[in-house]
Amino acid sequence: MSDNVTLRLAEMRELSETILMDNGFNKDHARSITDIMYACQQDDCHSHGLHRLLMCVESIQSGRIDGTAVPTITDAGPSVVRANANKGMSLLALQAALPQLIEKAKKNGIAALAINNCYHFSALWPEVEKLSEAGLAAIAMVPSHAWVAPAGGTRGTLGTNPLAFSWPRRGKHPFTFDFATSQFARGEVELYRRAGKALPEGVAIDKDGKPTTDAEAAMNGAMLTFGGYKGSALSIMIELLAGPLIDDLTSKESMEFAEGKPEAPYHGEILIAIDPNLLSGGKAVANDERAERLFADILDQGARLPSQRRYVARENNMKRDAIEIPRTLYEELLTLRK
Ligand code: NDP
Ligand code: PYC
Repeated sequence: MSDNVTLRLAEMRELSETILMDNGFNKDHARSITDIMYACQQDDCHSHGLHRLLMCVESIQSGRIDGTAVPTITDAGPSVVRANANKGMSLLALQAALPQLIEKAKKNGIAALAINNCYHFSALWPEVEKLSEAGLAAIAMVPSHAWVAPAGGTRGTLGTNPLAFSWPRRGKHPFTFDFATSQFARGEVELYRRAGKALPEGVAIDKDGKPTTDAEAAMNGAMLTFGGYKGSALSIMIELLAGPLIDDLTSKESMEFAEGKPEAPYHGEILIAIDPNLLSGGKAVANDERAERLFADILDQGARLPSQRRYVARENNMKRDAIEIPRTLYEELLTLRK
């Protein structure tokens, strides 16, 4: 028997929506959560694909997340939209606020969206990619839980704090990157733990502050930032911009809020959308060509662009109308259906 199970794309969607609704999310939340996992699975981004259904179900079972929360969207200034997720998952709030963010960025050149009071589990690239599909450059940031030690430190203070960026390209998929500011995303460490695989050196320390390659010990100790003090500084910036700046929790505060319950982190998110035409004084077309020359110079050297792997995976998975997930995960997911 194969170690993997193959699912048709529609089957994957149905499995995810059924599990979410069986466990207390309403249809709107189940759809918006599934959209993002579907996108991740389709692009072979496994750490934030169907695997994350486990975290969503654990979160709602802990009894504090509202699976029926209706987000409140506020026009908070010429260039500011605020979305209160009202203790629901972030994704429905994002979906509801996105049209206003796009409109404000196109009108004023730049606009920001603050999402507050949300549980958050997802990859950020689908969010910035959507803004670039609307012709905007975009940045998104979130804290998580205090699993990551600052450079030179010995215990978790920072989150895995992803940073996502996207740039619109005419007639092409956007240029996008999205990565944790820790060496590994927590989801990736979890996949190593589940597979019983050793982590590479330099990813984590154990609870006594000693280097470890044991994924379980890493989860009980602390993860390390990428690029030493540089990743650490970026991570602190994300704590500030997606925390105090928008009146929401830092990763440490989010972890305290969880009181040890196995929930998705609870905090805020910031998205910044920029209109290339207004910012360049109406010269977006000429400047697009310059951006394309930059990409071409990178590709000419045999290097690849971030997001290139994803777009190839997307095309392949869409063509064969199927994705694969580990059999162990599939069997675990089936137990979540009621
Ligand atoms: P990776 O280390 O896998 O890096 C991802 C980014 O780097 C992608 O844009 C990827 O492009 C690009 N990339 C990878 N290899 C290369 C290469 N050789 N050349 C050029 N570009 C490359 O990501 P992480 O494991 O750090 O993060 C995974 C996901 O976890 C992210 O989507 C992030 O949002 C999510 N996350 C979410 C958190 C949350 O709190 N919600 C917390 C932390 C992480 P490509 O995709 O094409 O390979
Ligand atoms: O992979 O670090 C992570 C993560 C945290 C919250 C959601 N994903």
